[in-house]
Amino acid sequence: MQRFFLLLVLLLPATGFAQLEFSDAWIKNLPAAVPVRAGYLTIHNPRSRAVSIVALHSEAFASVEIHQTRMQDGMMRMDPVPNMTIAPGATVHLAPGGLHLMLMQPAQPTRPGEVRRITIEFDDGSMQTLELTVRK
Ligand SMILES: [Cu+2]
Repeated sequence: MQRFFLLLVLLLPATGFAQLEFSDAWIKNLPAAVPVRAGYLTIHNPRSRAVSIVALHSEAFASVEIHQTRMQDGMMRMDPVPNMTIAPGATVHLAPGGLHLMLMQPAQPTRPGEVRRITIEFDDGSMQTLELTVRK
């Protein structure tokens, strides 16, 4: 049993333990001429301490940011969220009209059914890969 556990530890990626649980991760498809995409997902923090997202990287996009949509004077505006903290046990929804991933300048046109990968960097220096599926 102890040996099995040791093997598991050795097999874990060098970047550290996966910290957050991602579900329902998707990208809204848009025509190739549109230079941005929005990504949505549900994030759950099962750990006993808060986790902050400090950076997002992807080979599939020139840059990735977390944005918050808000209405101001009847206009839709988006504010960057440079550090998003997820409290212990909390669940955060990135959904149309609210928080979202802003995916800038896709390296390839997107098509429904395709997958794009994003690397998420946390305040403790660890990283986690997120996979999003392109939907209509
Ligand atoms: Cu945005």
